[in-house]
Amino acid sequence: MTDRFIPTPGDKFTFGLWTVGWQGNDPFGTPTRPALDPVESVEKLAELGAYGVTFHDDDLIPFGSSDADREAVVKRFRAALDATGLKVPMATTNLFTHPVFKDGGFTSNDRDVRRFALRKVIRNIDLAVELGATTYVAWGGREGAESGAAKDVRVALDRMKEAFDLLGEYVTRQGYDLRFAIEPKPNEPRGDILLPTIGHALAFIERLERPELVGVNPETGHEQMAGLNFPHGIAQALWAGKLYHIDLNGQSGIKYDQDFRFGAGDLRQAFWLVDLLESAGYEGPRHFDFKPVRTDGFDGVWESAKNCMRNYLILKDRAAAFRADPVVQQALQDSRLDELAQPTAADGLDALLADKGAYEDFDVQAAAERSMAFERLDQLAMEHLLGVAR
Ligand code: 3MF
Ligand code: MG
Ligand code: MG
Repeated sequence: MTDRFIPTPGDKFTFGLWTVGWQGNDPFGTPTRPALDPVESVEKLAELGAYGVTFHDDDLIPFGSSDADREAVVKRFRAALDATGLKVPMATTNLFTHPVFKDGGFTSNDRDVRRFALRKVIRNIDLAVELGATTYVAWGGREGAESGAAKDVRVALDRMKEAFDLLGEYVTRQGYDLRFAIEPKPNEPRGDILLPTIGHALAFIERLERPELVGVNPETGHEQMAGLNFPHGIAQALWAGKLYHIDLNGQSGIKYDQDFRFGAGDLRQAFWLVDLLESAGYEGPRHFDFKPVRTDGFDGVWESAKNCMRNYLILKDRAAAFRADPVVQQALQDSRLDELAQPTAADGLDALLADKGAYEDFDVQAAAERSMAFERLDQLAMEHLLGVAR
C-alpha cells in the first residue's frame, strides 16, 4: 500500500528554527544536544516535505552580532532558502532570553528597555519582510509578574497597546504587507503573563488603533495549560476573523508547557482541531512549535518533526472520513446540528413576540424530554479517530 501520509510543500507545514534547534536545556538541566546550524535545519526540513521555516531574530543572528556578521548570516540563510525553495511566512522577536528583558519588553517597568524592545522588533520586521514574511508573531512571555504590586496591569496594558499601535504605524508607513499575531500564554516563564488566553487577546486587539492589522497566534499547549478547550478557542478566533497564524503541538493537561510533537498529548482535541481547520478552510501555514524530547539525539529531532506533519495528515484523513460517513451524517442530523445552523428568529423580533408557539403554547416538557443523541455521535467520532470505522 502506498503511504498517504507523506507531506509535501502544498500541505503548508512550517517549523520554527527554535523547535528542531532546541538543545534540550530546561530549568533543571543543561543542553543534551549540540547546537544546530540553521542552514542544516532548512535543508533537513525541506527534505522532509515542509513548506517553510520561521525564526526569532536571535535564532538566526546571535544577540549582539556586528552588522557585518549579521549580513553574512542572512546571506547564507537566504542562499539555503533559495536552494531548497523553503519559504519564510512568519518571523518573530526574542524579547525573553536576554536578562535585559527580565521584566518584559513592551511592558517592562523600565522605559529605556521598552524603547530598546520596540527597536529590536522593528529591526527584525525589516528582515522578515525582505525574506517574504506576511505575518509577524508577538509572544510576550516576559510581559507579566510574580507578585501583585510589581505590575500595575491596567497601566501595563496601556504600554502594550502603545507598542502595537507604534508597530502598526511603522508597517503602514513602510507600506509593508505584514500583519501581527499575538500569541497568548497563561504563565511560564512569568508567574502570570498578560493576555493569557485567546479571549483576552481578542478583547485587547479591539482597543488598538489598527485592529485590522492584529490577530492571534494561539498555541495548542498554551490554551490547554489554562484548562481550556483549544478547538473551541480556535473556533472563536476564526469566527472573529482573527486566526492569522497557529502554533501546533501536544500537551497533556494543566501543567508546564510540554511542547510535545503534534498529536501527542490530547489526541482527541488534536482530532477536533484538524477537523475544524480543514472544514473552516483555514489557509494559513500549519506551524509547529514543539520541542523534540531532550532524551533523544538528532534521530528523535527529525523523527518528531516528521511525525508532527504525519500526525496532522493522518488526523486530516480521519476527520474527512468522519464527515463523509453517511452514518455520521445521519447522527449529526439526529443531534440536530442542521437546526443549530438555522437562525433563531429570522422572522424578526415582532414575529417572535407574537408567536404563541414560542412561549404560551410551547410544550416545555416534551422539549425537555428529547434526547440530543450526543453519545452515539461522539462514539462514531472516536471510532473514526481510532481507525475502527471505515
Ligand atoms: C513559548 C512559545 C514561543 C513562541 C515564539 C513566538 C519560543 O511557549 O510558544 O516559542 O511561539 O516566541 O512565535
Ligand atoms: Mg509554547
Ligand atoms: Mg508558540
